[in-house]
Amino acid sequence: MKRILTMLAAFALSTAAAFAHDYTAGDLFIHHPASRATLPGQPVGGGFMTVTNKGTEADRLVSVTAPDVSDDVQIHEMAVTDGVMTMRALKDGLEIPAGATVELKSGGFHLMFMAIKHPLKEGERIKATLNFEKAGPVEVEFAIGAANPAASHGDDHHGAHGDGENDHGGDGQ
Ligand SMILES: [Cu+2]
Repeated sequence: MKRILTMLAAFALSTAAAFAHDYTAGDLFIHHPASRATLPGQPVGGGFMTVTNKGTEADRLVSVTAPDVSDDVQIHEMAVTDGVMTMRALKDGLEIPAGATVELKSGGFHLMFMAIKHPLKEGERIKATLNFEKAGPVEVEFAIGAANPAASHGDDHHGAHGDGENDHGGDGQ
């Protein structure tokens, strides 16, 4: 009986780990880092999550590393300007104001795993480190969900990435 209970407990824990996908670091609460499976030939992957700052001081996501999949993870902002979807890399990172929740999602702020080393497969996870100015490095995993059908049309911003590459070139200080 005891053994069965132990097994049940282990199962419950593993189930919880699969679904409860949140991280806490200091005053920051990071909810559900997620990505999407890539389509054949798709060179980049997106990263999405929400970050809540429960503290009284602003923090800032300054960089992200995920060496298993990309040597260049960028923090992007996407916006519609004159009816055209544009995007840019946020060189100074993304501010998480005190008391605020910042959502990284398709069509807004997001992470971009550039020049991915292998396709992103649904059900797998991407190990990554989020580097915050105050909260410091936070190890997380991005859960890879189903592919985004829209990404197959070339009409989203991913096709324009070649032009924006100079954004993060020569400004190394
Ligand atoms: Cu992007």
